[in-house]
Amino acid sequence: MIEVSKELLNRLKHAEHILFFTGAGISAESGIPTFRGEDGLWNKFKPEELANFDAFLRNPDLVWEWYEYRRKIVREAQPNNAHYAIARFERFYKDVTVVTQNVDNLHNRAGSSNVLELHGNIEKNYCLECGKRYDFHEFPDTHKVPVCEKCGGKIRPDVVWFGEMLPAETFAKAEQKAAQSDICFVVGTSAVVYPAIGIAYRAKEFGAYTVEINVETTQFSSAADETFIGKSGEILSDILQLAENQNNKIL
Ligand code: BJW
Ligand code: ZN
Repeated sequence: MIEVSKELLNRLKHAEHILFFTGAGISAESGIPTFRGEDGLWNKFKPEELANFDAFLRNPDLVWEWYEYRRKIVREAQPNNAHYAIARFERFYKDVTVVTQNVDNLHNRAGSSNVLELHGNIEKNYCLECGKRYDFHEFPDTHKVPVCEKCGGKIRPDVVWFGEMLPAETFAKAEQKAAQSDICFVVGTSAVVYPAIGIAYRAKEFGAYTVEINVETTQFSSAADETFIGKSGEILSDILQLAENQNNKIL
């Protein structure tokens, strides 16, 4: 069992609003590669060639194929202990929100009820021209970008690429939840991508106790009230156990 501060125990006992801000590292134990770092996706594929709109216009089939490859990994993966621990927090607190940068759908699959996806969802798609929405499952296994049945436009994944705006309503809701939160867990993110990471700083600014969980320190570590170095599946399982203990005391 990890050792935690008295302040965190106290917050776990009295908190009403809990925010989890998550990144690719939370899904690493499910076998989904992160973006940055030694085994990161971007050591093999350059973001500027794949994760932006110009790249899609230049070479839609290549970008589509990259997403197909990642969808396959995501669909074969299962949520891990970290996703399940977060979902179980709902048993103990009246308001648990997950703000995720991930597009892999694993928080939803683990049973979390309030998931705000800042960078979209890899299982969803829409037509560039008319906006018609498509599920991934509507396409046969294809290496070419599919076209819209309504207007013939190219279909793109519903994810947020560099230089694109985040979904405005979702981001506004995340900002509101950050400002309300009593504890904000910042899990498995390198904390370098804006404006998403601004949500964690906002939580801190509005008085949340910020707890970082990562296998290494990040740009957020100096701002965090407490940092746990280790795998999120293990650390969040321990913290869930502590939350459960604290909660029983007040019942
Ligand atoms: C574990 C673990 C385990 C491992 N347990 N931990 C200069 C300065 C500041 C900002 C900018 C700038 N130039 C441009 C910008 C803005 C830009 C930005 O932030 N760039 C920076 C990178 C420099 N942002 C944008 O463009 C955003 N839009 C925007 O700003 O709009 C306004 C605007 C409009 C028009 C013009 C200009 C501005 C959009 C950002 C979209 C990001 N999209 C991606 C791809 C999504 C689709 C897809 O999946 O393909 O989102 S990029 C990628 O990074 C993905 C992620 O969600 C995001 C964050 O990555 P994350 O989750 O932190 O993963 P990693 O891999 O970086 O880190 C993993 C961590 O896990 C590591 O720390 C490990 O240690 C840890 N870990 N195993 C716990 N078991
Ligand atoms: Zn269309």
